[in-house]
Amino acid sequence: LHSRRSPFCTNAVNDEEAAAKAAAASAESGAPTIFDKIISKEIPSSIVYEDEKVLAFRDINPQAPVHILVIPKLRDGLTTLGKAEARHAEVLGQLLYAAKIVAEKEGIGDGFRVVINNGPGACQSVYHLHLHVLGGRQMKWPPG
Ligand code: TR5
Repeated sequence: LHSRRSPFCTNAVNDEEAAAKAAAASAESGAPTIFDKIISKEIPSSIVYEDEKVLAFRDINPQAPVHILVIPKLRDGLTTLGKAEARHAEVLGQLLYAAKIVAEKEGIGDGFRVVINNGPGACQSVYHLHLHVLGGRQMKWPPG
């Protein structure tokens, strides 16, 4: 792996093809991700909301004044939204509801964006489903 950055995915540290392959491999293998260590609190994070099923913490590389990740504590096969099955419907709803609670808590209830990057083609870099909650500035459209 060399260090040329993907022209599209500024979150990818390797070249596009390598990043996509590594991402796909980890998604297929169900390998643990950095988020497991955040959930177990082995790695510290800035937690803004937590309940039995959901954890929300500040993104380490914020793309807006408020940038929070909302994740299920139990990944249960949800490496990507694309892996969702009917049995995941409840936790998917809980994640979206937690995103709203987080936005209100952060004072951005009037203007925030919720993003899910699905797969290498959408620059997903961590294969544990997560919602990005972004706000605190004027969000532009289209997002790119
Ligand atoms: O690219 P996708 O949509 O998969 O989003 C993954 C997000 O995880 C990115 O916005 C990263 O900035 C974020 N990220 C990555 C790490 C990390 C983090 N947020 C908080 N804390 C983190 N730690 C401790 N380590 C990371 N590798």
